[in-house]
Amino acid sequence: DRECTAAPEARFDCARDRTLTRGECEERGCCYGPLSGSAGPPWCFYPRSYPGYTMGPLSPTTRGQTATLTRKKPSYLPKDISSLRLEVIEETTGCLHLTLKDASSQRYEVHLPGGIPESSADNQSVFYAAEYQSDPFGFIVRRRSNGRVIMNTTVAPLLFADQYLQMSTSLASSLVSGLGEHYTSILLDLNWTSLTLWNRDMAPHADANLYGAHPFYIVQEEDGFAHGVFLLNSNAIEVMLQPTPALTWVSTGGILDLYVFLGPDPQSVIRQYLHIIGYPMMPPYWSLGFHLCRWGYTTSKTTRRVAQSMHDANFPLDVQWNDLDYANKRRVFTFDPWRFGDLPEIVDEFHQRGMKYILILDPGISSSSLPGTYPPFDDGLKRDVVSSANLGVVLYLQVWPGPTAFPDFTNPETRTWWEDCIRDFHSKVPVDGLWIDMNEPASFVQGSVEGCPDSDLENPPYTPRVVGGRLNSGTLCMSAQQKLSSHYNLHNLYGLTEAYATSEDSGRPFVLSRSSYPSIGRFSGVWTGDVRSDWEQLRFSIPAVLQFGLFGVPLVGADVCGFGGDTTEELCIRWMQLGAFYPFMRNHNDKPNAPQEPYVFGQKAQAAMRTALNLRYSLLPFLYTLFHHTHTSADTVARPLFIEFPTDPNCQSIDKQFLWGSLLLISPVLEEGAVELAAYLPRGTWYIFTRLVLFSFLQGQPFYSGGQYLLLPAPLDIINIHVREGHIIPQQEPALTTTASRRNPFFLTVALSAGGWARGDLFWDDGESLDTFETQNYCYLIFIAGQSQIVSELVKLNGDLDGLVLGGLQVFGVPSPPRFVLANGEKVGDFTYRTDTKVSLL
Ligand code: MIG
Repeated sequence: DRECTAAPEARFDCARDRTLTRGECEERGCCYGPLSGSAGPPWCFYPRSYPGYTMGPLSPTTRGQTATLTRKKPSYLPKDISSLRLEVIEETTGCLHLTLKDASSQRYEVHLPGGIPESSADNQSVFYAAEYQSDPFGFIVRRRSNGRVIMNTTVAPLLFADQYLQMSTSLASSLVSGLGEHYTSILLDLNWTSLTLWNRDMAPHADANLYGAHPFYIVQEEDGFAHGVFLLNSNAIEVMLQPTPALTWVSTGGILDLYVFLGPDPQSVIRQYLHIIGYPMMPPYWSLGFHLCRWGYTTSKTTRRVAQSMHDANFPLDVQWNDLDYANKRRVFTFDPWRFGDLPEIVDEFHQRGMKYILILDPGISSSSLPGTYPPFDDGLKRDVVSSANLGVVLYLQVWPGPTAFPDFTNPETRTWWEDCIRDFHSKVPVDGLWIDMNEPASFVQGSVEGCPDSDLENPPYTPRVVGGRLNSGTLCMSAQQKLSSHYNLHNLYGLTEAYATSEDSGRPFVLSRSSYPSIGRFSGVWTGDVRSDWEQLRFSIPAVLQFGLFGVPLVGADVCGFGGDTTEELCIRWMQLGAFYPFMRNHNDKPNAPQEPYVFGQKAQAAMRTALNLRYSLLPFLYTLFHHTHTSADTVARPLFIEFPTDPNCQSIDKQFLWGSLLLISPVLEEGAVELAAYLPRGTWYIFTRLVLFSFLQGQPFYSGGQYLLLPAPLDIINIHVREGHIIPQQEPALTTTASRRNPFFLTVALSAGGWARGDLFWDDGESLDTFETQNYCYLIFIAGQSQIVSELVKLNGDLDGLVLGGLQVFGVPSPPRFVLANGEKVGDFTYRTDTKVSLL
């Protein structure tokens, strides 16, 4: 009949919770339409109108509107919430906020550490307009300027039961990104796929829920506009994507708390999102240097030798790491007295060489040491933050040290205890940062050593598609009670709450977390977990890194050369080249594998890796300035091309290349054996940044692109980098540490536009004090080139300026040889000009 005529791609699944026969499907009042050959569309789907909630009258509130929704006919789910309160809040000009809650009782809601800022919009100028359908209830959000439908939830019924919340919406285009953490391209596949957000210790592979949960997506609209949607919900979420295009959220609890960001351009969408979840922290300068780690540096002697070998082979190395090897019986906050007895001394030695040192810190606290021998646990017991008996608090698990108690970081008392543990350990071993692993949280047993009680939380009516098939696979029992709520509700927040507690140290903290949730970028960086040493994983590390940028976690990288399995020399060279452009660059390796420190390879390979590292180090002043902008204005650091060139359709799906800020285009080799690659250059002039002498590609040589693919030579010793016209990059001579490189003179690379203009800037501070921007302890310079002049303007001059010396500059795109050059009004003798590339050097 007419009710059941939806085209297959527009069917919304009426049997998500379980498979239904025709009879059962029709019993639900749904349409049954078997299809042959197509795996995608559901057979049992909702009719055009399906009974749902009815909306009462809308009444105005101070910042928006409110209404009550009621459901007369029960849905097919257990424990319907039959009366809901809709609250519509005009947060800002570009951000509309809609919440749906139980009208009569309090349900669990997410509280982000640090909260969400209150703001209010001038409703005359808002970018959105909302309309409502009252029976069955649904809403439509439009972009006011052109009437485009951004969300339309009338396409399928709203379901809101105690453990099952479902809302569908049409999508304005098929260009959807986000909904991490998954092993995907930058654009998601809408061909009847689903993505589960449930934090899990799982080596990245397709179709699996991974370490982080980010219920946020961004949609590129057809004309360069973009919008985003954030569902602030921390329960297990499954998102279904279908080609209509449309999307369905299913959550196993909490409330529906939706933020819609209207952009109108992609970068504004990210900014509006980060306004809600918080802007990223400012990382210490040294953390942008090269990091070296592996599981299996089994003694302090080995660790010392590794750093020494790096130094001897002239490789920059800022931070040496140790994995679990250092700990005494694998217990955190201890160190092995035999193998790492001189750990405090070794850290001092590193410090004397201008290096830093980082250790892994797992959340599990060993609970099987003799009383009186392991203070972290004894103290925890005394302070009631861990418990010895299994008092219904099923936080006992099996991890590295054996039986383990898991701290509940939602408890303020636990945070104080954790900080004390860190402070105490730090007074013995002055580490510079902490690496928080296993914080999904991960366990080797399911639920707990004693299993889990039989309850609705352990056996929800619907379990999203998770690895292992059960929510407690590889983690705590869902019924484990934490201070704020059950683990069922809080699971996805574990890493965030731990990162928050861990970053509460003095000084500018450095924390690297595996598990993540929105707002973690305020406290921590993230790495992408246990990637394999192979070419496919190298390639997918780019969308992974770019997506974390969209999620407000700019300090991110994959394990360079791969974590699992043996790397090859060629792969490791290519990975070091790409890794040199991850915002966070760490080479890290698993225990059983062949070594992959740069110095273990042949001389040619080493030379290529050295070139890549020196290139990165020469660009650190620029990278640091980008981090300043992300910290203060929510710009992205490693940026997908579509963010920078939203109106260029060719950029919509590019994720084999990316940008640093708006001006450095990175085009790495991602395939074995390749010595050339097709790279896209958006419209405009791009200057070659990496010299390829053999191919007579010279630094500064311009290419005038009409927006096109180019075949670039890419011999093994080089990564292709281009600079965009109109920009000035602050650089410094590289050195073996940032402590040393920060003392080198600066130089500027000036890439002139056709009209002879360019601009750039530099943020500079001591690199490690807390809140230098907030307390005004920094320098900020703007560089402007135009009319044959380059001027630097000191916008802010505070803090220590020693060493801020401009040692030289190179100008790309000088049309004809200069007759003379003046510096501060005085003639300069030693400048050069190349007629072939039109580069001036001085
Ligand atoms: O169960 O600490 O992702 O980086 O080397 C493995 C040992 C635990 C997983 C991390 C990896 C780390 C490893 N850890």
